[in-house]
Amino acid sequence: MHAWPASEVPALPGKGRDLRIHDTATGGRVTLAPGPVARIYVCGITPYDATHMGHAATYNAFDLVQRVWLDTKRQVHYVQNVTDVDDPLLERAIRDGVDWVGLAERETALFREDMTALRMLPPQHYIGAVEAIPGIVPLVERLRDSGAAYELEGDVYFSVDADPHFGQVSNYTTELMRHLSAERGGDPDRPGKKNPLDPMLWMAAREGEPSWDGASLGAGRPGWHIECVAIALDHLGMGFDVQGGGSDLIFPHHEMGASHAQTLTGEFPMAKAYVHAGMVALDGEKMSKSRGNLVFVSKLRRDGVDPAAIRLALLSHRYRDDWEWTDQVLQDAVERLGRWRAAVSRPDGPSADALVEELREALSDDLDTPTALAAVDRWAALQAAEGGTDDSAPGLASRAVDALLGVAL
Ligand code: 5CA
Ligand code: ZN
Repeated sequence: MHAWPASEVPALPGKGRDLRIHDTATGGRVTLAPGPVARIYVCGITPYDATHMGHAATYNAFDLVQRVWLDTKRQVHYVQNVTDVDDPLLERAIRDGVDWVGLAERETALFREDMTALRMLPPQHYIGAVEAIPGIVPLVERLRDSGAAYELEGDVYFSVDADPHFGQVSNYTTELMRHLSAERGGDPDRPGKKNPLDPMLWMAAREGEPSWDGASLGAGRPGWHIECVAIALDHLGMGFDVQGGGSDLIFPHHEMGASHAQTLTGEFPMAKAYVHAGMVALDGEKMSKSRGNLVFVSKLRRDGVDPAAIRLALLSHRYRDDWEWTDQVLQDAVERLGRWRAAVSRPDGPSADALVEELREALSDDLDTPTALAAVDRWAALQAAEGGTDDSAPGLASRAVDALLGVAL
């Protein structure tokens, strides 16, 4: 699949700091020191509805990770998937009486537009589940042939007991895992499974559902976790720097994905850090396509809201926190954007050298965007109150906000 156009990231004087980030697996902060090319996999959308503020907040967090790395003069190798065949997508297509392929294409196209408008950096490899199937089948065969997977009435399940490290991404109790498995696409109560938590790797063709040639697996379609593993291993290999997604992907998705990859390769860990963004809520409940309590990026754009203000609204919350979307959050962002634009539109101002360092320090500190925004606020307030004589300052402030926060002033 093609991704979306990249917005330019201005180079800043000097060099940024290495990123310290919270790693779910170890439960603490790790300092990431990637090689010259940092490697990141971020789980993409299941394209059955438009991008909402929750999605946008999660992609914003991983965009910042990349901006911090770019500022350390590294390159970034970024891979993202599109879950363009899965139960929720097929169910929505049936509910609405539309073709599932067309639905996925339409919503993916809209997602690209939203990401472009929000100045999110595009992945170098943007891969759909369907196009990954030829790579998924041999992985499932290998797992089965090595005894790490088994057949049940034509379906193939991964045996979580095959991975000695299973459980070390989420560190959840078995009880919680079982509960979340039932809630998030698993089938812990299906009779005949070796372990109730075992996830499906390959689902045998069902009447009325799309299916693909699975070689020795028979016709069918891939499970959700192996999709991301196949794409990540193909394009990044093991031991990549960051596996990213929202906190609702910690279990089962990232736990299972890590176990699949570790069992396939015999290497540990799959990723150096498992990084998870908090959940955005609306009216007290997690914003979700299944609940339907959604604020769409595309709707705000159609209503004339500046995408830079949407991005600033996302940035006003720390990525790991759960937070609530309200009209006030957006209103505050619109006003802040106005103050910042006024500050950089003057021919000179107070020096922005310290501001650049403050932004670097805040972002490298587990993406502390509220502190970063407060630093720009202070510079803009000083500009408004006293001005200054540094004629390179407005340009530097503007480039720093663009490069590090993805906001075009
Ligand atoms: N296709 C899979 C990942 S392989 C998937 O989870 N798709 S999704 O469309 O449901 O979600 C896309 C991303 O948005 C995931 O990282 C998910 O954790 C995140 N996300 C979904 N809802 C919210 C929310 N309310 N707040 C923050 N992030 C969210
Ligand atoms: Zn995924």
